[in-house]
Amino acid sequence: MDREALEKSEFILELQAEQRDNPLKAATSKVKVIVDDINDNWPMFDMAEYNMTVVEHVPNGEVIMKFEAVDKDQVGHHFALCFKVGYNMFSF
Ligand SMILES: [Ca+2]
Ligand SMILES: [Ca+2]
Repeated sequence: MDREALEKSEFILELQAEQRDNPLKAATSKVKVIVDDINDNWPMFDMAEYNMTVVEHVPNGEVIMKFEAVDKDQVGHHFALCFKVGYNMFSF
């Protein structure tokens, strides 16, 4: 089961046990199944690459670009994102 592909994470299954020689002698029970989320998805940016131009002397705190990334996992720390900026990753 893929938790992210399911509409809900809880299911009720009904079990039935029958006596082989007499199916009329039967019992039922219910099982509640919870599909727990695991951290199986990577964060993804909305674009594979961004290009930007910044004019010099931009004031500190000025917003120069916005990025968006998502993670399909469902539970708190599985989709919590932290953004970091690498410097000098490419030569100019
Ligand atoms: Ca994740
Ligand atoms: Ca998941």
